Amino acid sequence: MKITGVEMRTIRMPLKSPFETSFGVEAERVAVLLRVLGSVARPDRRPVDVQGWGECVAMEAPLYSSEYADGAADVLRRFLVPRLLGHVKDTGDVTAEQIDGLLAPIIGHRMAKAALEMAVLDAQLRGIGQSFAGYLGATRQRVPSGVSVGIQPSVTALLEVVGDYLAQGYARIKLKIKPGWDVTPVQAVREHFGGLIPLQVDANAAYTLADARTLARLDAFDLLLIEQPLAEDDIRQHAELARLIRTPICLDESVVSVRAAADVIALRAAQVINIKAGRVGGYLNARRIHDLCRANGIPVWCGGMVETGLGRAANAALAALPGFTLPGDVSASDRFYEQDITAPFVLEDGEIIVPTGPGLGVEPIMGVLDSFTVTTEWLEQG
Ligand code: OSB
Ligand code: MG
Repeated sequence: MKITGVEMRTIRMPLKSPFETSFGVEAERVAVLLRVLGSVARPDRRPVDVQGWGECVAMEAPLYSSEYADGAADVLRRFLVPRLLGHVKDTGDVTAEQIDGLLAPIIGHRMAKAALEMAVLDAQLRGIGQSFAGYLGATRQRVPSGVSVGIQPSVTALLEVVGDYLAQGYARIKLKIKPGWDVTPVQAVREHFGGLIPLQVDANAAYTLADARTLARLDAFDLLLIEQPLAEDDIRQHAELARLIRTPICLDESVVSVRAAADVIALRAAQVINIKAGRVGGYLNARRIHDLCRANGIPVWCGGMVETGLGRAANAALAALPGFTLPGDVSASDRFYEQDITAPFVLEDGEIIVPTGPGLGVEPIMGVLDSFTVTTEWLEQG
């Protein structure tokens, strides 16, 4: 496609209730959104105007990973978008498939890169009338929906929240844990709701190998997996931990690239991998990791980053690929938001319907998007 310019917004969306993890509490989702404007040549070579949307999953503060919203906006404004526009100026156009290579000289900043690739891919697919799901190779029309349950003020409060999600039909419960909030809440949920509910936990890197005995106590509760118990760069230590506990280990934060995924598999540091497009630099790398895991018999599931309807649409498409054999964190919009910026995703029998329209298959309701927008800037070839 040809690109005329990129609109970059920062939005702030209130969460229905504060979301607490081992790394902090969020009451609002701050995110950077991109709108790429340009044109795509149709088969008859006539150009049609297109736009595409990208969502950057970096959070307000660098607590989940090193990226954060204002940092992502800065690197997009000063380095990533200018590189993209420079390429378009030099060669006449760009494809989504070229972006990873084009941006490779800029080190890191994968969430920012992923947002730009997502926006170009959306525009490109809208131009040819193909859906994200069709493009990525989805094999299902609906995906089972899991829910991530934040750390609660008390076990009583936790049981109420989990009971409510189960009543809504969620297909799997994930409890956020941290030292001091682990064995007791997990035991309480198992005792209250029984051994049959699909249950897993996510530590967001809050433990060290010295906590192996505590983590081994979770073996009693028949969990599907424990997600990212140790630090992002503790890949080898996760392999050690895997020998000390029976619960399967799933890695999230550690899997920052296709190469990291290959290391995790070779070192047997995880039996399961959580795939998040933002964390690995885009939906194309996400698909590559899916393919690698599938070839190696490693089950994967689609993680979430409290996305708006835009990122949620892309995640639903990704989660519909055949290797995604565990329910993902692709919940209904109303899990986090009273009002989403797109038509809301809803649960139907514990599943989310994968959009089928061109590109993401959803678009922002502009009045709603504008109401959450705190800054807007226009980036074009200088
Ligand atoms: O570790 O999976 C995580 C949210 C923000 C940052 C990291 C994580 C999460 C979640 C929520 O668990 C997943 C969702 O969007 O539903
Ligand atoms: Mg996680």
